[in-house]
Amino acid sequence: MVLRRFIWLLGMALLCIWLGSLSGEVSSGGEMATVLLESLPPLAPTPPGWRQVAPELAGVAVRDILVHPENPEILMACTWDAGLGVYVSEDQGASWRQANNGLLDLDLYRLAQGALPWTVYVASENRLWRTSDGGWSWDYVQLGDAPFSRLCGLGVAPNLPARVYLTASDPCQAVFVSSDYGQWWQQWQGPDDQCCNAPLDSSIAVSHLDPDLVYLARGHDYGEMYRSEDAGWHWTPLSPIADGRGVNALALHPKDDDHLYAATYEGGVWTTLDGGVSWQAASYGLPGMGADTKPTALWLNPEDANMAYVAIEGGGVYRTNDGGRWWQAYGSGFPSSVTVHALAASARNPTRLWAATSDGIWVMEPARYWFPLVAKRWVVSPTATPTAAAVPTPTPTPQGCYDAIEDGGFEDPSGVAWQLPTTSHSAAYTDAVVHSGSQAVRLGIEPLDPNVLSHSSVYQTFVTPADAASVTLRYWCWRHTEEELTAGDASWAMDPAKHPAWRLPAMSLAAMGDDVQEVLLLYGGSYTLVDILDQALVNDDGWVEQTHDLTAWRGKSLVIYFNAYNDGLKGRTWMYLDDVAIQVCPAEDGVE
Ligand SMILES: [Ca+2]
Ligand SMILES: [Ca+2]
Repeated sequence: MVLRRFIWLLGMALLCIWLGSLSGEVSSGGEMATVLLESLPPLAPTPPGWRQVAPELAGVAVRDILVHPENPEILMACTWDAGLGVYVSEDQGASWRQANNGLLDLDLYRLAQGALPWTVYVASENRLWRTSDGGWSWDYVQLGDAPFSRLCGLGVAPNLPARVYLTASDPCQAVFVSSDYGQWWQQWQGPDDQCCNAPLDSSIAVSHLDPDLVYLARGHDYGEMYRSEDAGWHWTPLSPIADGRGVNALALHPKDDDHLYAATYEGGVWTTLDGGVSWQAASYGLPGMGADTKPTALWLNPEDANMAYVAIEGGGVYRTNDGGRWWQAYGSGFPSSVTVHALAASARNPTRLWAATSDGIWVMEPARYWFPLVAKRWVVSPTATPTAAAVPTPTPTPQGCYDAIEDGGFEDPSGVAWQLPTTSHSAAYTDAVVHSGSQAVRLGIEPLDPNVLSHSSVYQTFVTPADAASVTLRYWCWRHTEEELTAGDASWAMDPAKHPAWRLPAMSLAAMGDDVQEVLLLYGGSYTLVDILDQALVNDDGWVEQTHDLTAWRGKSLVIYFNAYNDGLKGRTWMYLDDVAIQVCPAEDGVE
């Protein structure tokens, strides 16, 4: 006892000495500060804990929260029963703005999002809304002519944000499916008796690989679960979990459509590896090993499906790193009286976990965020600017023009300059068809590959100076399609009269049944749509050079986004892309 106390005192004394020397060095100069930052010992003497953010939402029921699919600084949350609607943060939760323009329902239950361009859906008890500009404005999503009410479940295909699933209670068994961001809906007869007891208490999980593959589970103590492999047309019942537990949350493995996690009503966590034929309890480490525990929310890391979080009613939040074989409490200080309605994190920073709760928004951050005194001192250092490296600023050469795009020829084998998102048929580098050098990129589906519904995209963030004289996008593409083209097809998308979706934000896809080759301009950071630069369905005779004047958007951080969309029907559509350049010509004396 005495010895232990002595060691503790010795430790505290050393810590004080060390902190003292630290502050002394910091004040002596930025160069030294940078060196010290890198030589800091691992700092985790106390387990980090949960803290509440957004003080304006303390005491308010926040039913759902999500983190932007690309930018972990951007969050969106929806509130219920307080007349407050949606909140957005663009600074990792430090400040929040209300985002209700156009939104007529302010008591909201569920948010859903997919990949880029960033589009978010929010469901109230009876209506669905959509934003394509980061919450600055909302559109009402009309579900068709038939009357319906009481929405049950909402899901979006993670890699195909145009594909939306919605189930409703009245008419009972209604399943609505859209493939064009909710412009047009197919209504199917759903599985028997999948109506919900409470609004939005059903769970829908859509495959990351195949947007037609979807799971549906009822909430509360109703144990029915179903799987569809044809976008909701036919449903197969799954084996019940234990004695038929209802499900509070579902999560689907990003690379295995048969591997599912279910947070059950008063029955802990269960997993299946065979698409719901058999279930295994996965509750070791949870209170009571899962018996009578009520998990209320689940988040699965889309980059590492062994890592998941689950919230337990009255029992805090737990994490697994081994696919649910063992759970450990994640963070301390979460009040037992607070119910978690949803968990969210970014795959890019999966240890920072957000919780939408009955008492506002909470966050649990890893240990390195727990020394604000030290962290603030480093910011003072002129050589330590840890947050500024995300977007490389090109070095202007005053004498002439320069290229704001990195690796525009797709020649870098590491491919770090471009993002090629994983989808049901991802874009890929190719050496078979190139315009110059030894590589180009292929988007869409070539003739020998399976014809599946998919996006194939490649994109890069760039910035240009506000005083540039001109900004010009140039690229070479070779577009192909097996679709039968009519005379008007080559130009249909460019004609606003023929294309009702024209200029609607993120409505870049035609109605279901059309492939498209497109070039979009997105905002950097939010990845919402700035402009549709090109949208076509054509067969080129060979490599074609395209140019677009981007001068109107100089000074902004933007994303150039190339995409080939296949509807999975009739013919395939694909394109090759090479030698992308964004030529920036700086202002010069005497030159306009
Ligand atoms: Ca090339
Ligand atoms: Ca097609």
